[in-house]
Amino acid sequence: MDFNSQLRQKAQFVDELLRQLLALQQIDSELKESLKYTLGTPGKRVRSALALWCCELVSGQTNRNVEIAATAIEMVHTYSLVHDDLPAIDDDDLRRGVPTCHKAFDEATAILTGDALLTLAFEILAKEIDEPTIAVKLIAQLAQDAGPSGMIGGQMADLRAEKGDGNEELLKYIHTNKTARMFRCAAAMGAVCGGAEKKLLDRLSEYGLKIGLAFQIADDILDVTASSEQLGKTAGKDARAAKCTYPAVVGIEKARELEKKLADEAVAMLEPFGEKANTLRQLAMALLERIK
Ligand code: GRG
Repeated sequence: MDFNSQLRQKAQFVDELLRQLLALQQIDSELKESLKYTLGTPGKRVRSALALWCCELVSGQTNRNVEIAATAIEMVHTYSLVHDDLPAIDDDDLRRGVPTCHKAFDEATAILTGDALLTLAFEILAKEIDEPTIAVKLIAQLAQDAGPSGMIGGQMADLRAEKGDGNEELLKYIHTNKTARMFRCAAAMGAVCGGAEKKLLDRLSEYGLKIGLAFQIADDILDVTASSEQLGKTAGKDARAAKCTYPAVVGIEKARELEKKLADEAVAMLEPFGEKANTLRQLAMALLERIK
């Protein structure tokens, strides 16, 4: 199967897991509607696919624990998008080709939807992972990468940087924390669920961090080069908001070079896995060619 079909297959699998998990929740019906809406919109599911692939790589198969981990990551990622789109942050009307949560519902519902997604992710990890030591590792990993010393910290620096002059060091800090940490998290959670020994876990974590940074550079480039229709979200916003991005600070050509260098470095991390890691190699290279 070619790489795009493999990713599509994993995305469909994750869509179904999310649907099933949500159906089991006994919660307020309006909240359930908004959760269904935000989780059901067509995301690429790259982070959850990464978790599933890393588990397969180290143990030869997926298992129930990594299915839960993959859905938890997708929930935290989706919460970050819902809150990022709010008027107080990025103020966006379009996400995944449809109206953002606060446009489809209202602002208060969107805030609570994000809160619900974030807490539900930790609830399912605490309740559904069969082995307590694995559950604690996954919870700690997700909290650390999504929390104040990870994604939230990166987002805070990103907001501040809009008003100041960007430089490469600041840019790397923002993009690593805002975006790449969630990729590292996905890879690490998948490896933990597959029972990876420390050396291989570290390799996959580093791989995740590098493709995550490449993914954000690609995102910055697409914001300049692609249309809103193509992206399913408003294009050209970074420049209008004078954001600290790679094209703005180093220019598009250097941004593309950096992206390629990171993808190559990510692939080098996979050396101990041999041919079994070919899907992850293809993922690193596919990020360079992505069009949305
Ligand atoms: C918690 C408010 C808050 C923010 C955290 C992650 C983040 C910071 C904000 C979301 C907006 C954004 C541009 C993040 C950078 C990461 C990124 C490129 C997200 C989009 O990821 P995709 O392309 O989205 O995987 P889909 O829709 O495919 O899931």
